[in-house]
Amino acid sequence: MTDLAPQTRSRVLSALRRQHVETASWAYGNSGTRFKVFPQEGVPRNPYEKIADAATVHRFTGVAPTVALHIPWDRVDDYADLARSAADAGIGLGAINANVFQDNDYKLGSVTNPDPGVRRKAIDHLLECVDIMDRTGSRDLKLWFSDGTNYPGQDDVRTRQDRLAEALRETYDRLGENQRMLLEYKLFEPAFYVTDVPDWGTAYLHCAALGQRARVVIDTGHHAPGTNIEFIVAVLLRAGKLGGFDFNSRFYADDDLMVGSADPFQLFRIMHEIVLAGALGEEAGIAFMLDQCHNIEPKIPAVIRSVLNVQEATAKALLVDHDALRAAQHAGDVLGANAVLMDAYNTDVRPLLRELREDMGIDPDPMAAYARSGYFERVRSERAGGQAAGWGA
Ligand code: LRH
Ligand code: MN
Repeated sequence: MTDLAPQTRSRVLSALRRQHVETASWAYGNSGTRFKVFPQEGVPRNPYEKIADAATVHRFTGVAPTVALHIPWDRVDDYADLARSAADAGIGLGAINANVFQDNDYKLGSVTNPDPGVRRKAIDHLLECVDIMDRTGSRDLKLWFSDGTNYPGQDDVRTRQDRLAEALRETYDRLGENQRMLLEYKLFEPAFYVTDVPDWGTAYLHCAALGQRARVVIDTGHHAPGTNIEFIVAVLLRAGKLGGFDFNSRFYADDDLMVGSADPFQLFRIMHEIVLAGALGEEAGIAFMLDQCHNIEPKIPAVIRSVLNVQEATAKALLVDHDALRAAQHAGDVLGANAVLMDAYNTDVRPLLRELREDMGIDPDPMAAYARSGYFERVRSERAGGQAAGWGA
């Protein structure tokens, strides 16, 4: 991209070099829908092999240095040893995801369940996840609750909110000073009438009540169709309550498809709000995580493609001429302002990203480099026996 001003080029390249996308351990395992899980060859059989795959994504992209874990899917005897194996592979362990959505006891809810014994069990799992963070060195405890009801009258909305607040308070107070709680919301599913944390407003209310180290996670697949997600990004950034993203994309509901595959323009608009607010760097504390399921496509290439999609959207957002944009906005120049954004969006940033990768000493075409690497063929034969990892649902 020869027409970029030298200082723009170095500003954009240095920001992209420091980009940090966190991949998801469960994306490397078998996954599917309620209709079918199509098993794939070479799928990891344990958290150590998931970490090896995550390290491979980082090796070929250079910007995916951590992997999020999900408990109990990634339960091991020695989490410090797991962290060491990750470090040996060149990556770190990221957010710890609790799971209070798969136990028979949680049919009527976990932390919001009418039965105090079930609530205690759920809270104990959240506290166990903080113990695990102490050993993995993870900063973030990520909480998503499938809790909700299916029929009007099934349970009392405000009482369930009280139970939720009580559980979050006990867990928040257990956090260490460098640890955070990230609360994820979701409009519906598996509950189909009330979901106890259905939207950013409810998540925000709970996080605001808890304290500084409680922030909201935006899963891009968890909104009603037509929701302007970048508006939520801007408002939570303004309030200092955006903790991170579960990136994926969807055509209909929580489809968990590759981020940027269904709506690359939406991903660009989201990253534009991030860049505009100066929130791309580590110091802003926004966790850019992937939360996807690769039901029919090969998993590691799908994760690599997803990281590249985030890079491309970020590069385009970094090319927005903020001064020209602000001038047009202040002048009420509607089309002019829109054109500034569309110019950046319509810029082919792939040559710049190839240049970035060469500068970083990695192959400019990660997808092709991975395909040539023979990594898949090697793990396919190594992982022939044993039980492939999955959601265990
Ligand atoms: C719920 C969710 C949540 C996870 C799970 C894997 O839909 O987005 O983030 O824990 O997917
Ligand atoms: Mn999610």
